[in-house]
Amino acid sequence: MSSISITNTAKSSGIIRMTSAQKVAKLREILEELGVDGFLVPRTDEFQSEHVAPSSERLRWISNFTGSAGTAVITRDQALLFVDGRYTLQAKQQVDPEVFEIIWTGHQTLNVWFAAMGPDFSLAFDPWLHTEREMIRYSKAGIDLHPLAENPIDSIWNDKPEMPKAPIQTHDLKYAGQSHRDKIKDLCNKLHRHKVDACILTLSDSICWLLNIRGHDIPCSPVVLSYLIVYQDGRVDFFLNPEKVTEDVSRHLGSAITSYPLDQFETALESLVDKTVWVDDKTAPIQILSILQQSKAKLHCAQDPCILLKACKNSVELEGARQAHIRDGAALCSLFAWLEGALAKGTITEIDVDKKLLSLRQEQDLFQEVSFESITGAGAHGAIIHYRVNEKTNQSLEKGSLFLLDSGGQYLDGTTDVTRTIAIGKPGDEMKRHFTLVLKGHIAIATARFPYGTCGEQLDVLARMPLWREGLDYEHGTGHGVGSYLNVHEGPQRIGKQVSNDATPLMLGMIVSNEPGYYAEGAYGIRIESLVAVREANIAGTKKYYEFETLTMAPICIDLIDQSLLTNDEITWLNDYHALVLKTLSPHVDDATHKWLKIQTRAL
Ligand SMILES: [Mn+2]
Repeated sequence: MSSISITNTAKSSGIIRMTSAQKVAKLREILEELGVDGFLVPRTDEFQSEHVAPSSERLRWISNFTGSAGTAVITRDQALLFVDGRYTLQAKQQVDPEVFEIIWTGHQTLNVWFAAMGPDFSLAFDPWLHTEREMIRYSKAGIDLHPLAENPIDSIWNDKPEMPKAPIQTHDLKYAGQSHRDKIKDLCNKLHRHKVDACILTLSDSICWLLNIRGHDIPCSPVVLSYLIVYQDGRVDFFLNPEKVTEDVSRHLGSAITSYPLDQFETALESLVDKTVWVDDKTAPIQILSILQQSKAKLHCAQDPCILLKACKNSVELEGARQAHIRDGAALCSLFAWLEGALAKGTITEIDVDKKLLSLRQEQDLFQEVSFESITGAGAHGAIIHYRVNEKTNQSLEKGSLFLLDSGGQYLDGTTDVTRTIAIGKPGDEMKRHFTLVLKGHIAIATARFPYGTCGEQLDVLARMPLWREGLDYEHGTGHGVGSYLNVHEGPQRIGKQVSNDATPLMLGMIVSNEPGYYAEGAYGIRIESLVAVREANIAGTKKYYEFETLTMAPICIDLIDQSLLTNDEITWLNDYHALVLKTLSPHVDDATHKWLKIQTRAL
């Protein structure tokens, strides 16, 4: 899981800071000049990033809302902020209620609201910040949509930070497992087979995967904000801030890849006259499709061809993931061993844990940064699924409570994401019952075997059934894909309740999280999360069967288990897993941690 807030790095000297009310008033003046009724402010950037650079924090700038998902609509006389269930509470705390009305999307969706405005309502939007898929949905509400050449917020944002320009780092072949030349060659062959002249890539993680590069444009996600055009003949045009391309990077990219400033991208699109162009209409900005259509290019709309290739890790990436998880597990166990000792001596807060964990990860080889801001949920905070501690909310870990710790690291050889829930002092019977039900779901996924072609959506029920039987559930997905030293959330595979027509089957080498949970509001939260990789199951027969290999190496809190609720098979799985964790981590931890580890991995 991940929830990230980015600190505004704008210089404050000599700039008059406007209130949210003043910003909205200025925006309304522009709406009036443009002769439109409203403007749409999404959270994302022109690369459809989940987490955005400070220069793209337009929603935060106008509303003060820092959540990772949400959309504002500002009209001549109303300002609305639409957020999902994770963020209603946070939005209430952050926005000025005199200016913005908060609308929970579970109660009213944007489309329902648009439909109520009627066909005369004209809505302006920035066509670089929305996909075609999204705009088709809004057009179904029957309103009048107006793409703007310039984002009006940018013209009133007086202290807008610069776009990031951190240098690119090359991603070594010993971590990537396949050269970017081979990847590009495979892609060009694919374009040839589909009779496509060129392919437009707009997702930063796809571009980084294809070119074997990483960046530092956004905290926690080592991507390079850029666009790419790959031509069938092997030429590649790369659009980004050229300052990011050092001499080393230029040598790595080679002569077939030419870098251009980002502002030349439109001209390059316009030059694709009469060409057949592969573009992902689900993820590309609608502006790209409009330009291509105006250039009379023939559109081949299909999923970004890098998404699936990137999701299926090769053997080098999988081995890297295993190694990264050993180092990450060693850091996490050192944290828990330290915590036990520290709690015996005095008070420890959520921030203390966060800082200590970061310092322990920083001691590990190949560690770069965290893969998301840690969720350190003490007591009732554990029930807030996207809880992020700050000085105001910081709470100490109290006896008789649970502590939920969800965190991860970016290592050169892999990305980690792990949640463990531990008992502080003696846990109550209800806590143990809920924890054991979550564990049963976790084990059901960890031990699942399924035929080729099975989607994560079909496995989701395995994780929930022990809870469902007791009338309990959790309001988040069971699993998300994870990158290889890339985004901690990536598709296309997932394990979740929502059934969609274009679900992707689980394929060999995919990494996905296994993270069922249970949340008792106002009391405690439980989540057990490990990353797993899809591998072949050794079953005799003609059909291919798959199973999961658990990559995460960290004990599951034995003190929270009600053994009477587990089957013999479940106990065997847990004992085997703990024996493996002990054996694997022992050479990598100090004596004190080893002592703790031996106790925590004892057989049931
Ligand atoms: Mn996760």
